[in-house]
Amino acid sequence: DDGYRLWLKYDLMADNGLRKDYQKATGFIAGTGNSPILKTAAEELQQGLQGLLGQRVPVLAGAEKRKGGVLFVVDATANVSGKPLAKDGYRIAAQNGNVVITGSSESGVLYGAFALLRQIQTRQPLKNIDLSSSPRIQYRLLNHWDNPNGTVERGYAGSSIWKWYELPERLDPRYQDYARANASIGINGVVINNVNASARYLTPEYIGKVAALASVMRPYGIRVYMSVLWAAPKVIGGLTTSDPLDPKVKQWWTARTDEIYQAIPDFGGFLVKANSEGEPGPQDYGRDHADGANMLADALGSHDGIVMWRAFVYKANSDGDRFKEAYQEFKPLDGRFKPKTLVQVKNGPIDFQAREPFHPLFGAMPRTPLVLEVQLTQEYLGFATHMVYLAPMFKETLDADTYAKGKGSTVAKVIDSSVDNHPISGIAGVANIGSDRNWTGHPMGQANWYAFGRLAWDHTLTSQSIAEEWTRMSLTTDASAVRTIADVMVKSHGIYTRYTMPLGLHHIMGQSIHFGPEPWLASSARPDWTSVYYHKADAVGLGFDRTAKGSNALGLYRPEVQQLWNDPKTCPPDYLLWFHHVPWTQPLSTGRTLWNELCTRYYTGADSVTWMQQQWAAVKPQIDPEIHADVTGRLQTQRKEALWWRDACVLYFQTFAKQPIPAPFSPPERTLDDIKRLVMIYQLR
Ligand code: BDP
Repeated sequence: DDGYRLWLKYDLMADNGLRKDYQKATGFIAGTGNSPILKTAAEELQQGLQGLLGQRVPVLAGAEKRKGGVLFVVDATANVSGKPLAKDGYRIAAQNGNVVITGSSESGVLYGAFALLRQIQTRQPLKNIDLSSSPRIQYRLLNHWDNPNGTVERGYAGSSIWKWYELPERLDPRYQDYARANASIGINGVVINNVNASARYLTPEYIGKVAALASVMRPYGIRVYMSVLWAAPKVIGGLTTSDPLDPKVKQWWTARTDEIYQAIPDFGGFLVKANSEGEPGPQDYGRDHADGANMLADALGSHDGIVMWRAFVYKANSDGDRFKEAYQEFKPLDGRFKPKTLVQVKNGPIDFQAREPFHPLFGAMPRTPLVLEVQLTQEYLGFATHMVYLAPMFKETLDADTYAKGKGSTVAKVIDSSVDNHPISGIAGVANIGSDRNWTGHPMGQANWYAFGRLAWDHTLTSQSIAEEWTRMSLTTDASAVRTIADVMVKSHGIYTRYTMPLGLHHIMGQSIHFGPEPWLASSARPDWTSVYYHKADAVGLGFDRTAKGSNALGLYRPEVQQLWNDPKTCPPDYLLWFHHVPWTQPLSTGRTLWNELCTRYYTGADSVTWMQQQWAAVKPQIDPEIHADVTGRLQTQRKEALWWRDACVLYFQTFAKQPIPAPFSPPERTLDDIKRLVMIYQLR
């Protein structure tokens, strides 16, 4: 198994009795009419049933009086016990001898068809089935950081899947497989290019290419979006300015937008990274983010599209804590954004670190719909060699309570708009997908793509249930192996943070490539690109004081949240060094001093990788040999690199703590210089 089929593996079910039961319930498919999306639903169901049950299921125009089949019904007014299905929701119910999939839209039926397949793949009974599900968030997008030359920024799974030089004439069959995978988990939008955007996509040539991609996505209910370069009017438009208030600039964007909609009538809209990390933006002309976003919203006019404006900004002249800068720039703009614009905020205040407190903007901009941006590609989480299942990390953010409107105002409820009642809501995952045969490099990386889609659809699902579901669909249906694998998955993020950045350490990774440890990094183009800026190790202790005595970034949160994190004695250890400079000798809630706890986490974290290896070895008989060997090899690398992190960090921090490695752990055999040399090798050009 080369992993290409992802979780949509439709291998013949071994259990004859079970197979017969499913066959009896799915003898035909009816109700598709002429709609392309319903046709897709029928074809996908047909293909899945053919594989799983070994029977060719006919697609009929109508069921007439037949029983024992699957009926599609589109009904915008459909409800379940009096509660209407939300847009794109579905219900699957056994009715009059058939399985009826009712969608509140055509896409709803498509999602229902994939849900029915999921039931069968995970061996759930169809007798008396009655389940319904509706998406809690409206715009569920993947963000590709793909460049026109085929590279992927922070991509670790090969090159881009988009073949720009072949488009629009040749459509790689992979595009359709990509669309089907996304639709199967409810993803309904794809930003095709890097936020550090090229102006190329706004030219007629590239609009034509993007239109060709859109034609593959459309029957799967997926819309395409573009990241745009703010300076495009200058770069390709022949204008001398990109000032959002300049009428010529407005005209230019309006004309481009109309041109795009001419070619792609269901185009989704724009994603913008502006005045961030050197990208151009409205501030270049003395305007602000709202001026920029609103101008694009105007350019969209009556077209059904949106603008997602990113809040990932930190000014060149920081006041000493990058943590606060996005908040300082965006909070005052709340209320200024026009309808159709959303502000896209990363899960945490710095930058996709192994663990971050939730971004203080969540709950602080009640008049602006916020998109939550998470990263599936493991830029700071071990690339494609470390097994890190990200659902627990996403859940940690989603379930965090902002207290914006009292207890229970979780980040999830802020972004699904239930806290502030916005008409639109969105979530974005930076894709981990590339041209590797198995899409994600690490076979287990597929689970992160899967989990993102499932949580975007329903953030109340648990990490555990998603892990089990994915494992059963992708790796094995053996109950004990599923338990073992899901257990490793659910613990993997905690393990990763222990051997890399425990206790709330952050941003101590290798410079610019972001690979491996480099806590000693003290000079860079910007102070906030170094490690010492963040960990602040000295003779006294470790960590960034963000209380009122320090940068007071903590003051950006509601009092209830401040209370949680304000006292180093009660602050959860996982967030401790995010907010406090703690003496090395300070006893923590765990009973150990900071130094001893730090060492304990580095050592037990690295040793837990050995445990992961053992667990994985134990399920070998239940896993396809090719996939098993692949993961086995990557786990070896992970163990090697975990030791590297451990040794680098304990040896480096020891130069400040001046204490021995506590028993029962043995000091590293190599020296700090040995490891510095390793890091340097990875940074050679
Ligand atoms: C950082 C990445 C950089 C991205 C940036 C962003 O290192 O490549 O361009 O995020 O999100 O984490 O804009």
